[in-house]
Amino acid sequence: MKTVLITGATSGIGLATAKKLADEGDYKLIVCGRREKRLSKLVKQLSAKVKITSLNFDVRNKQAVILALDSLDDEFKAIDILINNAGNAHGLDSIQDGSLDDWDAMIDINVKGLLYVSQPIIKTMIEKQSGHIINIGSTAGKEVYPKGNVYCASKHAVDALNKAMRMDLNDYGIRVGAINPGLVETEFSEVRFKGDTEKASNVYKGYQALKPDDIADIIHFCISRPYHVNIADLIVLPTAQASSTMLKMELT
Ligand code: NDP
Ligand code: 8X3
Repeated sequence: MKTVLITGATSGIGLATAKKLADEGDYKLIVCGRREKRLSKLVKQLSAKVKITSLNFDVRNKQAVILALDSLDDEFKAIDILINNAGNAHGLDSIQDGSLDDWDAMIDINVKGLLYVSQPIIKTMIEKQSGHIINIGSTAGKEVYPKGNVYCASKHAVDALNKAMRMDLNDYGIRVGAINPGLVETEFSEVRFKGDTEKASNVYKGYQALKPDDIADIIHFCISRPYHVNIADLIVLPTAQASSTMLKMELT
């Protein structure tokens, strides 16, 4: 039975992935996030199906990341699969108008946070000479769109780190791959627009966006391939979306 650590498991893609893997039943789960109540609820909800524990930390806080990982019970310590999912966009502004706090948040969470979580886990994977890392990138990591500036830069960094990890860990039998979704209906836009739910819901109106379950299914597919198969880099779009800026709206 493999042990999977999922960052950002309190909502959206991470939450759907925790539920999917619990339904599959072949995994022990470590679910992570800042919202403690949601984590407790999730552990309660899934514990009838799987061995599950939670870690409550902010990926920006190096010390908290290390303390949280160190606190894991022996039965959860040997992490086989890391799903680097925690992240968000903060704001949608031209470069001249962007908030420095938003820029810090995106770089600190999406890039530095991913690194802080990955390194200690990679060290244990190297000891075991096995492991699998799934980095959740984005189409924003493959192309830039107007006002996407720093979010796109942070996801381009994830794209670079995905390739870099694969190279550096090649000698140790560790698989590394990225899944890069287009528009997925989650709390993502609520966070981007700072709680403006109307603005957020408009992002997903007039076409069929991806659902978190769609990505969770693909994550499960990637991690359940035979050992010699590594899905290295995947772009997943809603059928209505051709690129970050091309979306076919349905006539109403
Ligand atoms: P959600 O906002 O629904 O989920 C984001 C998750 O990240 C939450 O569980 C949140 O948990 C966690 N998180 C955010 N900041 C921190 C932090 N500082 N420390 C720890 N955890 C944090 O969005 P999605 O599910 O859509 O996003 C998941 C990933 O998918 C992100 O990396 C995002 O960039 C990527 N993505 C999303 C797309 C979309 O259209 N939705 C498309 C392409 C990629 P908590 O707040 O409890 O800490
Ligand atoms: C999320 C997709 O297009 O809002 O990464 O950047 S997008």
